[in-house]
Amino acid sequence: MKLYTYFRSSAAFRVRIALHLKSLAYEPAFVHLARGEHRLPAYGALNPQGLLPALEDGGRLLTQSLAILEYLEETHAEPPLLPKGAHARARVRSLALLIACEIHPLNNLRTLTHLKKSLGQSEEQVNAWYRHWIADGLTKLEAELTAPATGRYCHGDLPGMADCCLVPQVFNAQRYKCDLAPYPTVMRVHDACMQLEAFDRAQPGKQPDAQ
Ligand SMILES: N[C@@H](CCC(=O)N[C@@H](CS)C(=O)NCC(=O)O)C(=O)O
Repeated sequence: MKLYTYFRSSAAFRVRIALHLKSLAYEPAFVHLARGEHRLPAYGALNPQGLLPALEDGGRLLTQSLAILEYLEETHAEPPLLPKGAHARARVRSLALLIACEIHPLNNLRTLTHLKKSLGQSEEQVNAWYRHWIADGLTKLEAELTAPATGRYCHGDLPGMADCCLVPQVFNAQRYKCDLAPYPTVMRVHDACMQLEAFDRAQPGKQPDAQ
């Protein structure tokens, strides 16, 4: 498998975690987001969505991190990223989507660039925007994780799809110096995940393209 990745891409970070959890080897292909390499024609020809990550397997390209996680789950069942039971699986997918759809798109590179360059917002205003959506999303995630009480991870005592999303989102929040004190359960789950090798190996600072 070949993973198109960038060390700071939190969506790529989700997939790196899942690959490590399932002990799947991959070859990284680095696409430098900050230099705009994802907008170059060569990458656009490969992935018309022009986003990271993308995963090549068996000569086919997969895009969208959650679709990739579902693919890995279907093709390599063990260890599972989803629990048993339709209700529990829906809950884990809901937690993952809360992060991937309700927080991340509001704070990704092209959103922030548009605020800054097209709408003339200052660095300070953009940072306030970023922190606003982190606070909004993490407040909801904290509530979800406490009622009913979660286990060691987002759902029970095995790390799964929601944890693959939670940890990169917390990394982003820390990078933007968001106050994380109001989210003790989110942070407890994050800390539990980071004790696992799969999460530790996948973190931005440990990637070969880290700067
Ligand atoms: N929903 C997509 C989001 C992908 C995405 O926005 N990736 C970011 C990096 S984390 C990206 O490529 N951003 C480029 C840009 O915003 O210009 C997924 O889960 O894969």
